[in-house]
Order: sequence, then C-alpha cells, then structure tokens
Amino acid sequence: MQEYLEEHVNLKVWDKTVPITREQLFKELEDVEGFITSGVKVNEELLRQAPKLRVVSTISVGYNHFDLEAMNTYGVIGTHTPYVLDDTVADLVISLMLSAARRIPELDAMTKRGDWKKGNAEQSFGVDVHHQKLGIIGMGRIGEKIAQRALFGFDMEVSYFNRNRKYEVEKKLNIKALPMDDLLKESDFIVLLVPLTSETKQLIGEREFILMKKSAIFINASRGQTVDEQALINALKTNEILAAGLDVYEQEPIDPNNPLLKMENVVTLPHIGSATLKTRNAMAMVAAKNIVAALLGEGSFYQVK
Ligand code: 8YV
Repeated sequence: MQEYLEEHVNLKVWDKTVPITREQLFKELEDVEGFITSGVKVNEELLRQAPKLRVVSTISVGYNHFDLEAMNTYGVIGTHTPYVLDDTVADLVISLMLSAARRIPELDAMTKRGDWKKGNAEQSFGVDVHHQKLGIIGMGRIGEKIAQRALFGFDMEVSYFNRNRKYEVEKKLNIKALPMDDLLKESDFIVLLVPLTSETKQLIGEREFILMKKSAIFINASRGQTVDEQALINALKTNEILAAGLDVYEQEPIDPNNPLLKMENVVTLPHIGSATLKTRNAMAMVAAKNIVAALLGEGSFYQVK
C-alpha cells in the first residue's frame, strides 16, 4: 500500500505506536489534499482544519464516522472498501453463530481450567446450528455471503429483512423476505448486519428482544450503536434470549466493566470482522487506489453515498 502511494503522491504517515491525538491530526491535515484513515471522525470540526482536503479514504466498508453532510458542504469526497471483505466477515459471523450455539469459548476455558470431569457431559450441551432458522437483518453483499454459507453449509432455512426487497437474491438463493417482527419471532439465529445510519440507530431494543424466541441466539457484526446495549444486557440476564455473539459494541474498545464481559452466554470479540492479514491488506490496497484515483481524477473509485 505504502509503495503504491509513494509512487503516485507525496506521502506522510503517522507510524508511531501511540494513536494520533485530534490536535496533532489537525496540525498534520493543514496542508494535505487526501487523508487515509479507518475510523477517525470526519466532521465539520476536522474539515475546518483542512482547507486543502479533497478526499478522505477509509480502510473499511462502514463509513458512519463520515459526516456526509459536512463533507458535501466542504466539497470533500469520501471513499470506502466494499467487496474485498465480504467473505471474511461472513466467515466470522458463522464462527460467532457456532461459538455461541456450541458454547465454544466457555467450554474451551472450562477444559483448560482442568474442570472437565466425568459424568458432567450434560452441562456441556449446546444447541444445533444446522437445520435451524436463520434471520438476517440487512441483506447486502455480506448478508448474501452469510446466507450462502448457512444454506449450503448448514442446511439452514434462511429469511431476511431489508429496507428494499432483494428479489434477485431471493430467487438466486431461494430465501424469503419477512417483515422485521415476523423474522424476530420466527428465527433461531438473528444476525444484524445493517450499516449504522440515523434510521438503524438502536434498531434492536427491548421490544425486539421480547419478540425473539427465548431460545434465540443474537449476533451483531454491524456497529454497536445499532443495538440498545442495555436492552441486550437485560434480555440476556432475564433469559429473554438464549445467547449472543458480538463483534461490536456501543463503546470501542469495550469498557472492561461492561456486564457483557462477565456473561457466559455471550461470545465477545474485539471488532475483528474483517481482520485477516490477507483481507486487511486487500482493504488497504483498495483504500490506496481509491484515494489516488479520486485525487488524480483518473480511473474509478468506491465513493460513499
Ligand atoms: C474495519 C469494519 O476494518 O469495514 C468495516 O466497516 O467494520 C471493519 O472491517 C474496522 O472498522 C476497522 O477499521
């Protein structure tokens, strides 16, 4: 990525091990036309400090850290990295489903503690994934990859909810669209994969957890703010749902005192959906190509809308 960028633009890199402070960043942005990041909030405050800025390229598919209205006002283009991470994130979602259903982290810890005793096999029972009902909220590119794995790998029955019907995907995969409440009521596994927008903020809250089966397993691999986290904690505590698999949280990194970290029926990961070396390198390369194409006005790039 760095080599490619150096070939095409004058580059400066923050390569210190400590994260850059907002003040230091503003200073560095004073004279740049393009900026590559993976989570820095790009808002009015930042744009004011960067009079020459024309393009911000994020090394992520999600771009909820972009204030698009402000970027529009300042004439700054935003780009992101779709497609290259779809399979990797879908793999992780399936791992969360399996881990929560078969209690993999909990039982791994038990075995390593030396607590595997004869005669307590029933205490290690989990629930099946195969032949169960999967409901996917947000049928985008990654949702489709998850549906494929669930259908062809685990013989699951897959339904989805999406703001707009995806007729082609329905036909291709033989999956059905359901109204959100029906999906919540009927599914054994519920996977949330919507981008974070003002419409999807706290999309899943107390009411939605009550609609779910008591045996439901809830997976969030989108953004923490799409869920009312306190409602999720309550639903898990009061057995309103069986378990959860989480890659994202309201606050990241998660507060060490967050009750979710103490619950055995919750699998917690540190936002690693796309985190394989190959995929992260591919995302970085797409981000580099995006910024070069947008800055030089040559070739295509993935602009966010
Ligand atoms: C990012 C992600 O890599 O692409 C996204 O939207 O959530 C991850 O793949 C992560 O946000 C770190 O930038």
